[in-house]
Amino acid sequence: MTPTPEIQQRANQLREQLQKASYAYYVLDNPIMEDAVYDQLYRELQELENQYPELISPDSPTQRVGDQPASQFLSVRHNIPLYTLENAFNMAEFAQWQERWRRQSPTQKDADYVCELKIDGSAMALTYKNGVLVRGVTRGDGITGEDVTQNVRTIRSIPLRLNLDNPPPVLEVRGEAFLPLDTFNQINQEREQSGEALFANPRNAAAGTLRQLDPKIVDKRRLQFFAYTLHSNQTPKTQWESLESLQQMGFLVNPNRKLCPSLDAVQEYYQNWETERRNLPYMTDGVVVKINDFALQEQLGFTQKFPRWAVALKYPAEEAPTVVLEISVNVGRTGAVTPLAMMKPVLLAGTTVQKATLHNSDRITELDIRIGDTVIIRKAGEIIPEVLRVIPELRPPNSQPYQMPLQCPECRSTLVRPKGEAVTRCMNSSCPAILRGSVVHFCTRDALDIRGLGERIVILLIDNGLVKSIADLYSLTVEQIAALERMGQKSAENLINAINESKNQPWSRVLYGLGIRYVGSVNAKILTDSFPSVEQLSQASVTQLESVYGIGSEIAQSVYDWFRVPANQTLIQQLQAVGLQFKNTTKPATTQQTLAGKTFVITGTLPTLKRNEAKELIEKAGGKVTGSVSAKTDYLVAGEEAGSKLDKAIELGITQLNETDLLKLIG
Ligand code: 1X8
Repeated sequence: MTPTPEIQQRANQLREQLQKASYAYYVLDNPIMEDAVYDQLYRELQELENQYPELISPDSPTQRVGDQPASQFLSVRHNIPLYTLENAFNMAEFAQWQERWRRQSPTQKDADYVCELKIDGSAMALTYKNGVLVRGVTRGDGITGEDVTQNVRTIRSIPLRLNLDNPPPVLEVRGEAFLPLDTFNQINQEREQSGEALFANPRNAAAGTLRQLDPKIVDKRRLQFFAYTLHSNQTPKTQWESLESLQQMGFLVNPNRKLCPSLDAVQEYYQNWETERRNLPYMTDGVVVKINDFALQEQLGFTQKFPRWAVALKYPAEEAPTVVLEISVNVGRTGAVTPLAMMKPVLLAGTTVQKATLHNSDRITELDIRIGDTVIIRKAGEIIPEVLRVIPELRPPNSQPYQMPLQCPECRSTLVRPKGEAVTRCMNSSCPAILRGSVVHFCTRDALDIRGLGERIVILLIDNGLVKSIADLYSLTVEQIAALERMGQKSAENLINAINESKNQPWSRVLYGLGIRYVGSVNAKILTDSFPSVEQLSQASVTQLESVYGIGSEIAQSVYDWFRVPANQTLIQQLQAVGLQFKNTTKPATTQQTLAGKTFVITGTLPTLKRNEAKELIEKAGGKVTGSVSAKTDYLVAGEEAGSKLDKAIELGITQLNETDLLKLIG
């Protein structure tokens, strides 16, 4: 049935009213409609769209939250790279930065600066075609990021359609997606209650949320977005005007910006916000100072890493005093024992902190941290808070130096500290803490990827005696799981399905899942390429293992030792018996010449592969690696801090790959 013109008109009207109300609420922070009225109009629109699906347009308020979870995110190349900013940690360093650009500018020695708050979030690039949001990509390594458009659409402060009469064919907006502090604290409280790992800070929480596959979960998290960069052929002539245009177009632009005509004005802004920022409902870690005039920006250009016309003027990491209530130890899956200080809760950098890592027993001795001590803790960026120092004047009388426990807190076996190592370990391979950690690791994303088997369920399975070894996962039944606390029939069925599906995971993931020390997912891939079956790997000598490119002597010894432990041999037999993959099903990459005839250049630091390892992989697959970029280059493999080779490749229009792209290309 086609909608009548009246119905079409009503739908348009509803859309417009809802859009206005949402803008007033989320961007202007000044609601113009009661929630109940909004809900009613929303439902009316939804019903019309259900009845006449051709009425649905991608910028309709009903289309913010998709109902299909993504299976993965595509890695896409940015139209314009996202640079990081150079840091200055005080005004003296800022003055040096100013001197540098002045020397480099042939004409101008003076400039207005725009000061903006530096938001602790996740940078995003949004593309609008003819005024409609078509793509949202994470920063990634600055060259390529992940296409998270579905998730970006759920952010209410991002317009789905720009408020522009004549939108240009393409326009790009950059800004920071972030979680307000109250939402962040609420999410962490929920995670603590369900036994999930806590987010260290709002930035990690925002980045983690953007990488959620299910847009419904993203929607619940209520991310927000401050826009700060506009790229368009109609771009204004200054940063200040850009910010005003962004605001005009319907974006949320941080109101705490200032045009500063001198270094002194910048200093005043910086000092004022050092204390004022504590009253903001979101986290900031500095001030971004940009040269206002775009013509001067263009003249100054970029260094290999940074724009010369902007700088991040950072605030020092925040510190706070608190009291150590207790020192406890945590036993990880490798048996490593990590001491933790449990402290009187204290507000630090916008989050409530009550645990700090003490690293190891040497560190405790060095600082002489005792129960009851008043300590200064620090939180720098993403790092979990750490104890910086003790205030000896506030030490209670009769306190005793802390002694690491001699026995494992979980299994009571004697702890060992190998000579020359800082780490204390539980050596009992059947320690429940080690079992718990091993099972959780086995199920993680890069290992067997068993969805739904997180720490909480693993603890339940172990506590109920259902799992005494990794192999026991494969004899669980729906009835057993459905009987666990907070588990229903449906989720039990899903879990059993996920466990069964994991039997198809390739040998490299199985090897990684076994949790052999030093065998991360990249080493597991290298090893399984050279040893296509578990028989070959388990019989290899240390010398044979070491001769594999990329495998050092520590890894080789660790793999060799692991296969010599009878309990590990039993585990392999059990997992083979239930049908897990212990050999490669496809031919190893060495014989698949997927890159034959292609020429590569590698530049910058890759996240896991060393440059010669990447070279080896390319050559094994038949590709050629050269040192400099030319018209003959087919691909540039670019990592962090890629320099002039990247500029050259952009100039020549050469396809750029990140490490993940490269591995995908090799197959
Ligand atoms: C990063 C950030 C910028 C701004 C605010 N917060 C950030 N985290 C801003 O310009 N207002 S700019 C930036 C970057 O260019 N890497």
